[in-house]
Amino acid sequence: MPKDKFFKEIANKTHPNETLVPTHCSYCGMQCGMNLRVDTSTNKIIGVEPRYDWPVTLGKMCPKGVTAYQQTNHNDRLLLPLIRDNASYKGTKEGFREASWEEAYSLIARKFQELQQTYGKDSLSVFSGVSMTNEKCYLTGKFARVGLQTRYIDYNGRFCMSSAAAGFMRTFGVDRGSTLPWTDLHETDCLFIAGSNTAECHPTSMFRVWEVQNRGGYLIVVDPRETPIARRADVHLDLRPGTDLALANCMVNLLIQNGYANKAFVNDHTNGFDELVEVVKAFTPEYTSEITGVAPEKLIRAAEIYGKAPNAIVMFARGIEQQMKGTDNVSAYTNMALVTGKIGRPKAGVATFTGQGNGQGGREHGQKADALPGYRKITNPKHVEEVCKVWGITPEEMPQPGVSAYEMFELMQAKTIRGLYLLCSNPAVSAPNQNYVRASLKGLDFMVCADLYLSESAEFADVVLPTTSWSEDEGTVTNLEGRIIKINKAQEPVGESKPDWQIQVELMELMGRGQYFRHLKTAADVANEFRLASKGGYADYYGATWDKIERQNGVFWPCRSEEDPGTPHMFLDKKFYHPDGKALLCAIPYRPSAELPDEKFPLRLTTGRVVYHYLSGNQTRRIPFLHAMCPEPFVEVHPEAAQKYGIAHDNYVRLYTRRGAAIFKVKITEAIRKDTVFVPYHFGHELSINLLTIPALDPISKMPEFKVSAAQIEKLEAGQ
Ligand SMILES: Nc1nc2c(c(=O)[nH]1)N[C@H]1C(S)=C(S)[C@@H](COP(=O)(O)OP(=O)(O)OC[C@H]3O[C@@H](n4cnc5c(=O)[nH]c(N)nc54)[C@H](O)[C@@H]3O)O[C@H]1N2
Ligand SMILES: Nc1nc2c(c(=O)[nH]1)N[C@H]1C(S)=C(S)[C@@H](COP(=O)(O)OP(=O)(O)OC[C@H]3O[C@@H](n4cnc5c(=O)[nH]c(N)nc54)[C@H](O)[C@@H]3O)O[C@H]1N2
Ligand code: SF4
Ligand SMILES: [Mo]
Repeated sequence: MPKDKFFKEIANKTHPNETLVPTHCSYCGMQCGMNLRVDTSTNKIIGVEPRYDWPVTLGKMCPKGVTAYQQTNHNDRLLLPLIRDNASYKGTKEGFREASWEEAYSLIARKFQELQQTYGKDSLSVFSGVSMTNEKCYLTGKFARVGLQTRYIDYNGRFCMSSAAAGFMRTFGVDRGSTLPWTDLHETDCLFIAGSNTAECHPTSMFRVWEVQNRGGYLIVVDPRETPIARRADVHLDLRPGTDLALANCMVNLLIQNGYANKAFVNDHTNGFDELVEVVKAFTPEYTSEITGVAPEKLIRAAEIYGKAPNAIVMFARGIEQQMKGTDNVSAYTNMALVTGKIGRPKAGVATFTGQGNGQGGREHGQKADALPGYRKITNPKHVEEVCKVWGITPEEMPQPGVSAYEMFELMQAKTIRGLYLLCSNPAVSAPNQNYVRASLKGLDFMVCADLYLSESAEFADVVLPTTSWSEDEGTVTNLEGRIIKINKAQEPVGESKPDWQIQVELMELMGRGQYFRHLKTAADVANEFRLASKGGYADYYGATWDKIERQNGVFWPCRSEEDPGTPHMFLDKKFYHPDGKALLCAIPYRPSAELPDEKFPLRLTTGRVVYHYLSGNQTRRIPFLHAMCPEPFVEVHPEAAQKYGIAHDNYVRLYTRRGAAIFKVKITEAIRKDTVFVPYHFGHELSINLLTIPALDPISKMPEFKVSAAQIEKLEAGQ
């Protein structure tokens, strides 16, 4: 039977006593298509099947996706609100008692109101996340600004997509993570991928990557580690962490020097070429090799491959973005596509691997300290007026811009922020410089945490609210292509858990702001208000009705009207979003990372992920298979470095930086540079690598430098 027909036949075939609910994975930005299997006698989720008919992932899923359904009815789910009366237990799991929603709501309302009466409206803050639907992300912004009337809201995307967003904004005047649909990837001639562990972090992209090579195309990978994708690359540029700016400038210099610049495109559609030429000309292969540690021949070969390819796609992820110059790295790599004109047509362009499930949509609709729905600016009076009309408030009532995620922890220590409503994030694992962040949370007068489970961050809360998982509510998310897709409800919420939007609506009733929220009775009500609020912004979702999303297998934004089918390819008309329609070539001199290796701290520490865990690990550490595959963190060390320290595979060592220390198991591997060590960050308490990371922030995006700090290893003696 032909493969296509076979897949069509097995897709959507139900077993007796089962229904299939088509939806998408709860985790990463790939948003693989899946059917949740629901037992019709109990109405409970019992399993999962891939969706062969989902065009982006064609029936593929990774180990996290195939076990994601085990979250819904997991024993650890919170079923009732928890209240802790004795604050001395803060920072531990102890002291909580179960309570009714009524008691929890009235306590929160009373405490929040007391804080605001004593210290002003801005004494409250909201810290959010983007494992939530667009509707929930939108309402969380409104909850903060109209409901709590505070300026302080920011979210975990600050640690994730903020540099890509700021870089694209500066270069293109618009921030959609990919200029083209993923269904183009395998048809290009060259993939240039920097700082992405694609095979572990976006595994279901890989069949398209391999297809490029199978068709005779090329793969270039820039990473200090020989990751699974780097191993099969035609060229692996194994640079020192933190030196991408030099490498990207060298690529652009070589492209220009060797005649690969597209002069007509540069003239007609970009600004800044002359300044760029001036800055990059210093970046010869030899000079760049000194900075990056990459052999000059490899740099020359990579530029030649990219330059010759008829179509090419420049791609990157957190490896280049989570640096205190992440925004500059994004613009510098994007220069490659603009200088050669390999953008604004099918099979050629630029894409970042968006991290979280709704990492794209969640950054566009008002959870950012300075953004309003539709990616409007809170500092732009016209934008404020447009949103105020939908919200029913006056522009004078709109709070000022707030501060970025890490800066909120600083304001907690300064006692400017006294109360926190935390939802959908676990910063007591995932924020940098944990000793400081945990002290900030502990010092709060009052903290609420909404989560599925008792997370490490919930241990600092006075009240914990049980929320629904992705499978117990409906709405839309926007995947890494910029495609708006539908998440469907497969079972009723467990226990008394409630969707985040409903909690916010109900709480506002008690806080005297019900008039702005009480008309929102279903997720669909929130969706309709949200589409209206985005209308006219450049991330315009107005035309993306649930109906159209189902009919078309998703809708790419911008989608401005009911008739508009959406925008799979950006810039086909060669119009960028700056006022003159031109993209900006950014001339950026090289500068070093915040902390360089020295005698006391001779190693470069970089951090990231493994395929089996997701982010802070609060969800995946509870899944038996994933836990079995990766029960604890480890530090990757090159054999030569290990020899120097006298350490062996599976030894435990103390790894430390200027900010903190932790003990990790050693994994000896040749797949890392001799001067670099790597630790995954999915573990909490004393196993969190973020006890060691540096909170140096990118001046534009405010992204912390998770990817580079200076570290040292101490061998532990037996018994230690
Ligand atoms: N399995 C799994 N998949 C995930 C996630 C997860 O937690 N687990 N999280 C999702 C999310 S939210 C995100 S943001 C993405 C992240 O996806 P990725 O960005 O691909 O993942 P990371 O492991 O953070 O880092 C990627 C690579 O950057 C390299 N790197 C480190 N320093 C540098 C540097 O200075 N320059 C360059 N060029 N490379 C460097 C690391 O060696 C690593 O291989 O993954 C998503 N998918
Ligand atoms: N050292 C180091 N640190 C990093 C990174 C790194 O590469 N290195 N990467 C950074 C990146 S890219 C990211 S994205 C961040 C992510 O860091 P976090 O924001 O901490 O990510 P999660 O673990 O997804 O936290 C989400 C929490 O919300 C809960 N949750 C899930 N769905 C819902 C929902 O619908 N509603 C509510 N209320 N709760 C829900 C989950 O149980 C979980 O506790 O970590 C950053 N930290
Ligand atoms: S690749 Fe991402 S979206 Fe797909 S199954 Fe794995 S975690 Fe889920
Ligand atoms: Mo992320």
